[in-house]
Amino acid sequence: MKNLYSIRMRASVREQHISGAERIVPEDRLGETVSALVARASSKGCPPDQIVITVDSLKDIVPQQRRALDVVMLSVPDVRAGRESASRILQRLGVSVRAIEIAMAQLDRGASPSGNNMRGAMVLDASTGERLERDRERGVRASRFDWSDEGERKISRLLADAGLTHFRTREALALATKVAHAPGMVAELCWSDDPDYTAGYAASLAMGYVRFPVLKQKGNGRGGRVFFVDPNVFEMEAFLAYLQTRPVLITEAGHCRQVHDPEMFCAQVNGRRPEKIFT
Ligand code: WAQ
Ligand code: MG
Repeated sequence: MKNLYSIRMRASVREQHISGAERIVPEDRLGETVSALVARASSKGCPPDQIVITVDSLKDIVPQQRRALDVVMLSVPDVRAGRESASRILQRLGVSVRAIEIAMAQLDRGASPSGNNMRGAMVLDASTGERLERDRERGVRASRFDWSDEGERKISRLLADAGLTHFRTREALALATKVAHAPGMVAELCWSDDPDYTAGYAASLAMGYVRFPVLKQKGNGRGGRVFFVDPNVFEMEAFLAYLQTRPVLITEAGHCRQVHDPEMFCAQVNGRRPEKIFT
């Protein structure tokens, strides 16, 4: 295997996070990948004040290989229906109504103490909704994950067949796959902070990547991620060590299906006992 590098990009305007990305590439693709990330950071409408690119050799750490979560596309007509379905799914996974309400309210208001979007994710106790991350401005960032070339080819074809061609979907699916395997993880909830991008998802090992075309109104620039964790087994050090340092390559696509009736999907979910439920 060639020498592999982790590349992280984050860009800001007036200390506000505007763009970020994670890649794992061999040495001979460092240059082109860094250029592509700079181009991406600069394409956000306003020129960034700062672009930080960090390149770390993975040395002899062999990436874990994972198959992507299955993708379930739920048709929902509006934000309200989307959030209701997302909430039902999270509840089935063992997240309390209180934790879900706190999470959604925080994402709506801007989850950092200053009321802005965070650079990383909130970490919430899935039972009480208590926020566990130490730095609420930054949150917790998952790093060191990417598609393998073969994995990327497969998932791009599969998602394109389903009408999903935006790079965001592919990137979010890779992130959600790594995150779903974190020790103590129950489920993730996400919607974009991009004002024009209304889609979001609820992801978990037990149910896959459940995608909603609308989880917020168009024009709303607030968004982010919430990692709900099981308080009975959660341990911050192990969680961070996995998310920040364990390299993961997604080498296989999962299944991808469209579900037109969210009620039916929720009913099926109700009939299936998730493996990781806790009390
Ligand atoms: N680790 C943890 N949190 C992150 C990370 C990361 N590596 N990257 C971004 N976030 C958080 C951060 O708070 C961002 O403000 C927020 O997530 C949103 O990031 O079509 O576009 O890059 O199926 O805007 C989801 C739907 C899109 C995709 C998500 O995220 C689809 C999206 P964005
Ligand atoms: Mg964004």
